[in-house]
Amino acid sequence: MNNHSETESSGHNSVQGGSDNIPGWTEELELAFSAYKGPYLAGRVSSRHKTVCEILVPGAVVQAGISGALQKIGKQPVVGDFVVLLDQPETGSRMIVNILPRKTCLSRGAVGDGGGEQVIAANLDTIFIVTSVGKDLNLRRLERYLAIVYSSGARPVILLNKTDLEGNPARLVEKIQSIAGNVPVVPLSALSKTGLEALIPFLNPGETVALIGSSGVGKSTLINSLLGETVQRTGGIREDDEKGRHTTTVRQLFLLPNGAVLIDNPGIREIQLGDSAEGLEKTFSEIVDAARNCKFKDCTHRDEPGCAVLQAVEEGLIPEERLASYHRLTDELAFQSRKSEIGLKRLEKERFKKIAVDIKKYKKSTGKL
Ligand SMILES: Nc1nc2c(ncn2[C@@H]2O[C@H](COP(=O)(O)OP(=O)(O)OP(=O)(O)O)[C@@H](O)[C@H]2O)c(=O)[nH]1
Ligand SMILES: [Mg+2]
Ligand SMILES: [Zn+2]
Repeated sequence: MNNHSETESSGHNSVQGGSDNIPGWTEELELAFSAYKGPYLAGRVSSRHKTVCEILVPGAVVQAGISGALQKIGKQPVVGDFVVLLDQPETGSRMIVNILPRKTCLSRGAVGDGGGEQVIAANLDTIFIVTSVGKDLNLRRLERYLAIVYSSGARPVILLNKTDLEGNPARLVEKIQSIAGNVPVVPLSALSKTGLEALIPFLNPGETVALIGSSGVGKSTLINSLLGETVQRTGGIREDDEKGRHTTTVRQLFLLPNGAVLIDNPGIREIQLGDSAEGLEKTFSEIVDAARNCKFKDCTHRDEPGCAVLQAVEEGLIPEERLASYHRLTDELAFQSRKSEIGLKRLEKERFKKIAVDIKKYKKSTGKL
């Protein structure tokens, strides 16, 4: 079922039933929302545009703006957020006045200066990391995705799509599994609808699943196949490099008939680690395990004597590329946190400069200078 076919933005008598009709609603949310007395309504953001959000409220989809106060304190509602709406039937407007506590939160290091984080989506139970047979398949990129997903708090599942184009998908699954630890790796074909039944355990009523991955791997095709109707446009693939054409441009939430929620995302061009230190540890758990036996507590596993990780590599227990990837990603993380620290310091400096100027002005005005 596509909620957007029922978009309804003016009628105020359309809201039916309690908040527990909102997909993914929980008792914790009920408790948080109970603090709001008066003309308030709870809802869930199903898509976000520049200034307006589409919101699932019980029995309808409505549009709402974002309150100035919320914007002022830098709180941005994202797809998947549970929000509090101020309902004003007299003016016919609805406004998001608060965001209820997020259970999980997928973010990436922002592109550009400052190293700030950008929240992509909220309240996800599971994230399908979608890749496809052919040129998109890249173990190093999958490791990066895993780190980000782990640090979001959601459960990662890797989907290997387009198996109809591959003679020996089992070989590829094995390859992916070698870097995925306990994370399930599911081979399927979204287009020919094979292997989809393996996803059922992750699509439970009230649970939210987001699909991420490069452009063209088949995220929207899979959404269409799971919903059994064409709700999303899908795009072709460039022949030379097999890259997609960024067909999906808006992040959007869809409802499965059983009450599970799916979120389709635009293809990710480049994903930065953000604040994923914990995610890295989980992604490279075999390295973290081995490191317990390193001679030095602060061993960097590069050239120290008594390094248990290097020894495990030497013995063939840990692949060399795995350690190299771990080094690359931890270096990147260190670089990013330094960068954001520098950004913070600069902010602090500017703040103090301003305070100093203000004091000077004050002293001048009171004649103490
Ligand atoms: N052979 C084959 N082609 C597929 C499969 N799934 C998707 N495709 C094709 O791959 C192309 C891209 O599919 P999309 O679903 O648009 O990919 P996407 O991941 O949503 O891409 P963006 O929206 O750009 O991020 C389309 O031509 C699909 O028909 C599959 O299982 N097998
Ligand atoms: Mg798409
Ligand atoms: Zn070591």
